[in-house]
Amino acid sequence: MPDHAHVVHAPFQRKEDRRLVTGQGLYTADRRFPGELHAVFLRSDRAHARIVSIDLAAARAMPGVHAAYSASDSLAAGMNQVMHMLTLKGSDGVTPRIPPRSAFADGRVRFVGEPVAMVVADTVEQGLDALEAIVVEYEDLPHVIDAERALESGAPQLHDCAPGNLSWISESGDAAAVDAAIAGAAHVVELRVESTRIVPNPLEPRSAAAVYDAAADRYHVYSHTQGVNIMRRQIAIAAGLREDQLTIHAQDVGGSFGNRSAQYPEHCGLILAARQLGRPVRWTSTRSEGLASDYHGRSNIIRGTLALDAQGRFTAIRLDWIADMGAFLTAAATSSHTRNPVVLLTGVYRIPALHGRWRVALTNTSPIAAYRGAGRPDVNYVIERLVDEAAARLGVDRADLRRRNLLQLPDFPYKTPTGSVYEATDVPGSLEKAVRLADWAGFPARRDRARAAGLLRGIGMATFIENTGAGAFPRDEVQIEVDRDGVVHAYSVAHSQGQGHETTFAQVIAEAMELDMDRVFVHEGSPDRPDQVGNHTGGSRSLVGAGSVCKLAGIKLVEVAKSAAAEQFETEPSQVDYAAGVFTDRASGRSVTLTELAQRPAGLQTMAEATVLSTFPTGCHIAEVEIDPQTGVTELVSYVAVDDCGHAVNHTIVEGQVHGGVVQGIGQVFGEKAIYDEATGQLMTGSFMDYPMPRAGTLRNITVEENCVPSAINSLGAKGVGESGCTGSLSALVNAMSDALRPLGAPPMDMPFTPARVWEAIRAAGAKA
Ligand code: MCN
Repeated sequence: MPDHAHVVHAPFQRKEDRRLVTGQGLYTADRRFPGELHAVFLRSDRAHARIVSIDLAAARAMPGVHAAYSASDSLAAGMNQVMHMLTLKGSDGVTPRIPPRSAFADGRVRFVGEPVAMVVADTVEQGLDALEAIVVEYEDLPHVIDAERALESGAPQLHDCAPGNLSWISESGDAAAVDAAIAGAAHVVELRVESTRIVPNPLEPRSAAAVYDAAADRYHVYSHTQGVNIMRRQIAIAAGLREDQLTIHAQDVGGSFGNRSAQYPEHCGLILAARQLGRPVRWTSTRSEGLASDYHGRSNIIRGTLALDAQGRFTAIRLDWIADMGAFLTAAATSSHTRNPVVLLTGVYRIPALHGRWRVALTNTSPIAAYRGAGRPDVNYVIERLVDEAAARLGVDRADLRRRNLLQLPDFPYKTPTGSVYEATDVPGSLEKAVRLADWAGFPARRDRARAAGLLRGIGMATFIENTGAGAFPRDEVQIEVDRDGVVHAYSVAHSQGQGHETTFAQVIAEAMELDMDRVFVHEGSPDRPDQVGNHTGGSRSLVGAGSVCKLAGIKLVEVAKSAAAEQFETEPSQVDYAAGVFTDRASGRSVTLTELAQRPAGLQTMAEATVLSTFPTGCHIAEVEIDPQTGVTELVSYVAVDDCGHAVNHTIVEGQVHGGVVQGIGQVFGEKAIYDEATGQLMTGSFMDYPMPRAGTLRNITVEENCVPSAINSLGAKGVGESGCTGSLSALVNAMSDALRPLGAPPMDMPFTPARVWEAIRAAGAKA
């Protein structure tokens, strides 16, 4: 078991907050470049059409316009492919069918919001005027926005390379064993659930700039990112460049939720213009532009079957999963929406037989990228809904049914039937803690009181397990040095978008080096360290990966300094003691400080690295809701989250992470949904007037507690926590809503639980009764 006894628990203020809340942050759109020009994009106003012609001549002649581009320009520049990370072979050896993509729609538009052309002008306003002068002749084609329909025969076809709109298909598990278990089961429950299509909507709108250095034939791309390495690789592939021609600059990132790890066609457009015009070119999205063209998240339709024996033990699970990827594939979504659910197919339960089929569909909608949880909340959603349906069918308490089936601490490490190995965790312990904190036993009395007041009250539970990201690069490196003032600087590739790495990573290093935290600074994605190897922030892996390497780097730096001190004392490093920045020669009692050693001509620096694989955070979340049947309005009365994130480096930040994730779950469950009109393919939720983000008033107390079993796979004993709030909350909240509505005899209802939909469901149930 790693030694993590020394890591600090104090509730620090975050180091970065002073800068961020006093307007000192440097976001992409804050940058200014001498001689800069502004790009604006003409986007498709229809779901599916052939482009008969594009005439840019009038736009090019408008005042202030320097250039206008369309697909013929981007294709001529060699921009015609996208990076894709799924390399696995699917069923019958099928490899993913990856539609080609250029910066601008090539011959056909395939979703509302797709970039068709770009104008570059002195001002944004001149650019917008010129967009109006572009003449595009379209020939409309039939469209399909629903992933189930897209896979049916006769559906409109999006890409020649993907017949039947099927991009990939795979199967896992043992279909025959599942069939046999279902045939012999005492109870079988089935559900069709939909993890709805949502728009991530970070506070900072999408923004980018490109600067071309003709003398060096190099490009500087300024863009928010979750990690410069993965962004550089994606842009290089899409823009037809070598990676070493690109430097990615990013400092502060105003939220991402998975969305800013992906490369976008707009990056390529800006690169093209910067090269041809020899001037910096920049662009910032409007919110409505973002709603239509930022990559969306989730959009999974899942049919699930759970079989139980007469004692209520789970005997088999079967999932039939359709992952809607929109009109094009992004680099990571296919793998995260298919591979994560395979890893987590049994949830936290002992289920001997399982089978899943995954079909990846293409539709006339905005592409899907990883969104906080990326497949994990979705697989948990179907499993936990099935468990609650089973409990209702059997007439047993939902906590009891889980107790009968949960993996117990001695079962770990546990090898799942699909071959994943879960590390030790104590979900039964988390369940008991959550049940206590939420006063599960006292719920019937609260429900009865609510009923007497004419309200519908429900409580819902979810237990869950997640896998943190293994990483796209082979290892995480942290470079570390002491400057001449004795301040420690550490450099990593992982890139915070709000997760507080500047605080927690500094905390880890300060603890390892026995220094005050004010003496440690963490720098992420430094543009002058292009060769540093490391993974981006994603899959809740940053603390487990880069963060645990920070600890190794701190320890190693002390060793390097100890050797330097020993040289000065003319002794062996083993004869030198270290405490709180001071090295002492045991024999002579002489001492030298870290700051003094840093004055040496050679300075003090080193680098640590490690290959860190997945950890398996778990948890149990309980939500309680109250519905006013007269209006359909739901109040979230309480929310309890008990998480095993291994050793928690900073409980305040862990709490913040869980809060944020739960609020995203609240958003998805109670309102957020990107809706395309079936008849026209138009995006109906094109502004915040139609797309309801969760607001402060929605929230009550969220209680966050830990039930930690340290991870054995990294030096901190930490497991990830960045996505747990999302993963637990979808199921806990919907199970609470189902519990409130079940007594009415209403059929199972799916997200979103907007007042209008809830009101209608209550009316329909009443009419039926
Ligand atoms: N932490 C800790 N102790 C632990 C685990 C984590 O103190 N046992 C701290 C970490 O040091 C870090 C934070 O909690 O400061 C989150 O750590 P981790 O779980 O490693 O997750 P990442 O840093 O890799 O963040 C990624 C995760 C993902 S995948 C999405 S999406 C997401 C999220 O985190 N997007 C976010 N949280 C977000 N928070 C904000 N504010 N904005 C986003 O866009």
